[in-house]
Amino acid sequence: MIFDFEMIDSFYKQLESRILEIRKKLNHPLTLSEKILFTHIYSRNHIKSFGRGIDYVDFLPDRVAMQDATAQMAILQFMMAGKETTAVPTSVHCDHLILAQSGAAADLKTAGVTNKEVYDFLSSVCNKYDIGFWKPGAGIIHQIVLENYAFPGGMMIGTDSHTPNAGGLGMIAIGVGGADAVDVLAGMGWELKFPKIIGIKLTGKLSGWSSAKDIILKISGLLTVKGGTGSIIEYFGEGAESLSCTGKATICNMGAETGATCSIFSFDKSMIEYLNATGRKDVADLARENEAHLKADSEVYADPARYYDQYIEINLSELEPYINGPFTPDLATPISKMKEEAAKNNWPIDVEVGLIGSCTNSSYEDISRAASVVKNALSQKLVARSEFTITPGSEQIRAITERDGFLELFRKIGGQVFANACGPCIGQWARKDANNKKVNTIIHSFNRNFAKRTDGNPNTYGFVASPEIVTAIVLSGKLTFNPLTDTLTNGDGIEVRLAEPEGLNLPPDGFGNIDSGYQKPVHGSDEKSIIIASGSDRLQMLSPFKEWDGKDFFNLPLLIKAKGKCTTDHISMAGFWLKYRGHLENISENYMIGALNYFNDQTNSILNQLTGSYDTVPHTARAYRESGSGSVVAGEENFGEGSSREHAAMEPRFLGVKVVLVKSFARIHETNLKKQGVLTLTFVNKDDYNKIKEDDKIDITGLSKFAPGSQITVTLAHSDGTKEKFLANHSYNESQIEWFNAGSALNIIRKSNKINGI
Ligand code: MIC
Ligand code: SF4
Repeated sequence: MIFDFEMIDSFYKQLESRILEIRKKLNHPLTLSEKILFTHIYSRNHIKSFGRGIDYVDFLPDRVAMQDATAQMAILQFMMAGKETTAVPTSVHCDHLILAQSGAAADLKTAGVTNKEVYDFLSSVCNKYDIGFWKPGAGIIHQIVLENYAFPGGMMIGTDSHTPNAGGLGMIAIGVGGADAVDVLAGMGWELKFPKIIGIKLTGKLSGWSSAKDIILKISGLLTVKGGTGSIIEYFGEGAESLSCTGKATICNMGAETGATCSIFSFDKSMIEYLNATGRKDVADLARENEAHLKADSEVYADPARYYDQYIEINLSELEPYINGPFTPDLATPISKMKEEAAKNNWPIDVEVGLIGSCTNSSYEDISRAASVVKNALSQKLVARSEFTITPGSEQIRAITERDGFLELFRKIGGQVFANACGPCIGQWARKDANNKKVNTIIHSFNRNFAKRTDGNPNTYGFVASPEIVTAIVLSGKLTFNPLTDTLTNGDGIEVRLAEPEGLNLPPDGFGNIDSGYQKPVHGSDEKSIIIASGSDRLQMLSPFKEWDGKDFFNLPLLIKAKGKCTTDHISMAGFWLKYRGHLENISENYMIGALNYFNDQTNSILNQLTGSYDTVPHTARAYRESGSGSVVAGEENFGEGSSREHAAMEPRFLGVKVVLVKSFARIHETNLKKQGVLTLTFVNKDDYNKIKEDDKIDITGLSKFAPGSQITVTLAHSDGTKEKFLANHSYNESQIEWFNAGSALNIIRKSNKINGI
């Protein structure tokens, strides 16, 4: 079955005429990103040349995907919008809440019990609003989207930052917060600052130990975690064409780690092969007929530096494997330099666990290549020297890699196969001895390696590499092992070298017929069938946030001045806390508990100005809220990098934080805060961050003249009686100012529904 084929068919039927219309209006050669963005503009009569990185534009994506940890809050908000059904095809995926502990079957069973209430809720809302529901065990959102929903030239949003995975099938797929999803679900335009476009030409061809993962590991190092912010990364060149579709998806998926809005590859043979293999020949045929519109114009490829805002070339023939980390995905070390870097930085080199799989690296190609390394190792009497775990991305992948003998090979060296879910990647890992804070090293093929992410231990050094490199390192037990040059001692005491990995892009025997775990919505369900138990600690109906009272903010105590990296994992931790993703009050108890307090270098210990003593961040925030003042949060660069979780924005709003003032924001987090009615400001002069003292009271003035491009005045009243004043910028446009005025973006939808009598 092809999902939503009518929608896809009608998209391709209109594509040519839309492209002609765009050409007429813009009159210049087009990049692929522009073709897709302009064909998805909400009001077609608004097509004009937009300032990249400047103009806000409303889009109409073709579909929405949500995963269980973000869908709960998104749907709770959508329920307040008063709509009957979703405006575009939508799917929900149960993947984040399954704890990896004893292996797939047992873990899935446990999840069915511990998360029953949430799964029942999601399943019932999916029925009510006509949303496709993917049961626990079906697989990870991005893998399911690639296998079933993505199509070249389409546009989608997803409530998960790795939604760009679908760029591997030529789709503009963007990660957003739940409130953004609500706009699209409710049939409104979805707003995005028209992105800049980074062109990356891939030349040459991968060989040996190098893989698609190494391309994005290298690019993460080049661009850093901020370098892609506000940009789409568009790949092309013969090197791009030589990659499998799933390899392309890996690159687009992990592209989120550069802060990029999304990444995309132009349509080619690998996409036809993948669509055919996954039962979507009709989509492949339609895309083929429209091939010219699913690539940039030839003028762009002939002179890329002229048409892209930034242009990079990478020769795949020269690319060596990379290992990125620890603690950040952009610290990229070529494998040949690892011995030197590890020694220089004192990284612990004994690897305790190697983990492969996840949404970004569990394709047939990935698993078959990693399995070939194991097969070769076994034939040379080698054994694993680290623990080894595998999380398949979907039931489809699990079933065929089991059928084709790969999972059995992993088991032979002690590998443990977890459920088709996020598992350790998001801290859903009951790791043995994780609580003893022992310094240790792990290596995985996931996307992120922020402190505490996989196992909650701040002393776990997490490194990221391709599945085949992770597997080689598991066989050696050392971070510094380089399979290209080093040997291993086998069971007979002989020095042997691992053969280069070999794999297949797609299963030669096809994907077969399996129970994918999809649940078709049953129409006609009504409000009563939506199940939220009273007194539940997992789910809680939302109450609207209050509108702004029109006054400047005076005398707000500083809540916390966060020091250094402050990702969404620091702001609203996952792992244990995932269970409260549908309960705003409960999850607010984790607000900023991972952030480092600038004044004492501790986490979750800040000065409570009301009592003069040190307290936790959530307690102190609540005390300020209850005292009627609210509070201010300050931070440094790329604040809120990482996840799309809007809990990181709803929690401060719920706890009375009025203003977040930082050196710079990550895109999704800034939008999430704006949507929830928290004022987002950036220092005009970044050194003003240093002026903020622990016991400051802060005035935020100039809000009566709050307009696009205006500046806001920040006045710090220090406890010694002195004051310091400086200016802050904001990036609000007119409609976003309305969100702030109304108390949240959702309040506007709610109001307009009442006006229309819906
Ligand atoms: C992640 O990889 O950080 C997550 C967990 O998938 C998040 C979503 C979430 O926090 O629920 C993301 O990437 O958006
Ligand atoms: Fe799940 Fe990890 Fe992928 Fe996020 S990055 S969707 S947690 S597998």
